Amino acid sequence: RTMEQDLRKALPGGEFELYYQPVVNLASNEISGFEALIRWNHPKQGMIAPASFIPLAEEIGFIVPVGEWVIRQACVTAAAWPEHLHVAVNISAAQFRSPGLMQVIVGALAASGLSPTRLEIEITETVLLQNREATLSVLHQLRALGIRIAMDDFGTGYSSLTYLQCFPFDKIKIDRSFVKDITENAGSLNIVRAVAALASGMGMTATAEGVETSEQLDTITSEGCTEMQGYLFSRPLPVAEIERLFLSRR
Ligand code: G
Ligand code: G
Ligand code: MN
Ligand code: NA
Repeated sequence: RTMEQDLRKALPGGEFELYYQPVVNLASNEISGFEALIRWNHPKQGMIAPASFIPLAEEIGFIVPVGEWVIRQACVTAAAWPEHLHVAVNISAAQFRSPGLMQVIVGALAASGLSPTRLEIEITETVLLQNREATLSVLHQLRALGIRIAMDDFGTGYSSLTYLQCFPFDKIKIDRSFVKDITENAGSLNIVRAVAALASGMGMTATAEGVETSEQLDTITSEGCTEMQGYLFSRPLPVAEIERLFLSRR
């Protein structure tokens, strides 16, 4: 059978699972929240990473119900966490343009009781390429509810500085490709430095993604990033592991 047929059965079959990766505030050294990352437990092929099925899900329009499930699930899970912790959800371009998005988000917040101020939406530059007016309208509606908006994978797509001025972001997530060789490559170092300064100057926070070594951590800290995410602190983990390792009360 085809991957498409399998994918259509995955949602009713309960085969999707959200993993969560901690986001750490560099000033306080405390976890500020978690990014939700989808996984597909395929009955025959085992765990499938999102890069292998999200593009297909987008193509066949299946990303809308899957994304709806992600938003609902992330809100319910985070509502049980201490109140200072946020949850970040990735929204792909096709999902962002679907007409029901606002209703899905508002409904998920209401059903879970999660405060909108604890929800963060991550979008990539691809979302901003089309339909500027409609995109801006949705972003403003989200922000009016108190939801935060993060620009994900910054620097990899069709980055334009104009986007940072035109769209109301709260956070820039610096793509891990820049963090990867920050200690060896002056170009990457300069980009991280410039993006952190730009974020700060525009009243946004800057998260360095993909931090794997303590040298990278030292560098992104001294260059003015506000948060970090990466294997150095923790890989994305199933919710039970997250709660056991990071949220258990003593
Ligand atoms: O670990 P990682 O393999 O989890 O994620 C790979 C890519 O898949 C990332 O670009 C991430 O943004 C995307 N991704 C992960 N979870 C989701 C999701 O729930 N929805 C969407 N649209 N993309 C996701
Ligand atoms: O949404 P986004 O494209 O930012 O997805 C984050 C991706 O980065 C996920 O695939 C996640 O598993 C991955 N990731 C998170 N931390 C690290 C890291 O330290 N190193 C590497 N190589 N990948 C990471
Ligand atoms: Mn992301
Ligand atoms: Na990213």
